[in-house]
Amino acid sequence: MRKQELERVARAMVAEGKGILAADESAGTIRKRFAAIGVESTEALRHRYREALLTAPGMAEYISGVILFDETLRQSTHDGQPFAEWLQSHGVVPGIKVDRGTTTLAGCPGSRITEGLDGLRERLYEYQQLGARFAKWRAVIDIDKDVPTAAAISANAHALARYAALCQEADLVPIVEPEVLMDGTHSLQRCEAVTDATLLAVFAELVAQGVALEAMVLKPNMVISGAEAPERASASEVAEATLRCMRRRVPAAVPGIAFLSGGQSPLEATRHLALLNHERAPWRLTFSYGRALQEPALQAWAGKASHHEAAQREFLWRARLNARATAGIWRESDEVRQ
Ligand code: 5MM
Repeated sequence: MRKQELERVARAMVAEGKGILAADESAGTIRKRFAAIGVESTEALRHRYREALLTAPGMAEYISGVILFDETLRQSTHDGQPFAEWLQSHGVVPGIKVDRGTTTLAGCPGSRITEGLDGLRERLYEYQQLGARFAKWRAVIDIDKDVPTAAAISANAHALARYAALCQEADLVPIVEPEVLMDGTHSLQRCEAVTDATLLAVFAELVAQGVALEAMVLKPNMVISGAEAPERASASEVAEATLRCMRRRVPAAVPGIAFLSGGQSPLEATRHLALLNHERAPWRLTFSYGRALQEPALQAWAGKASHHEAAQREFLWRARLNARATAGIWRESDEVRQ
């Protein structure tokens, strides 16, 4: 695939008024999500739930791409069409999570490093053949006393860039996801300082390793107070600090920034995205939410085949609200159901 085609896919992933669904929960994470609604995580139930999301009627109006887990990329709709093919035929770009989770980082107590670089070139080639057009790798940056160290940031940035370079070599657009976690009591200012240092290191590595910035999508956290902070910053402070941080550290060559929700409630994540889109920015600002898009759908589904349409309705409702937020036309009153 030529670089131009990669750039076209990257732009399609951040198309105006649309965002990305993160449905790439690994085995452990989906088990946790299902346990929260009292459902056992079996392959049949995971397939049924994910099929409800991916085939929700009209979802392509709001969703530009879907990040799948390995298992889902190998599955098909109930009438036998591979999910990747089904998505493509509906104008939605299929993507794949390719990292293999995190482990403790030697020499940096309290910090983690993402694994999965060994053998990645071969896996990416296979994912391309299976129909994926983009990939995703999540680096996790914890905040605590004396954490993260410069070494932890540097190791994660280096791995992200190695992954991104391999993706472009394999004709896949990399979603580069450095997530500064919301867990903890830290202030918005501390989150901003860590996010700033992380993005600075990530873009230095991406450039050093020859990654084409025009053919990638950034998936960062918003700059936000820790979930257990005694005083949490307001929505307008979150939007202001997030934009300031992105403007300082994200080159304008990047076509779009698709934020993760990171534990924000569905409403908070939509409200913040809407405020971010009140100002002009050099890149498209959109969403790549997992929990904030799926929580209401999961609750409505509750593992019951008879709740299939209810789950789809809930998913489409949140997708539409986030699509309005990314287009800058969401209003608080949109949240009220008629
Ligand atoms: C941070 O998690 C990503 C975005 O989801 P949220 O909007 O809920 O924060 C998400 O894509 C995540 O990377 C996947 O769910 C995979 O997570 P695990 O922990 O299974 O690797």
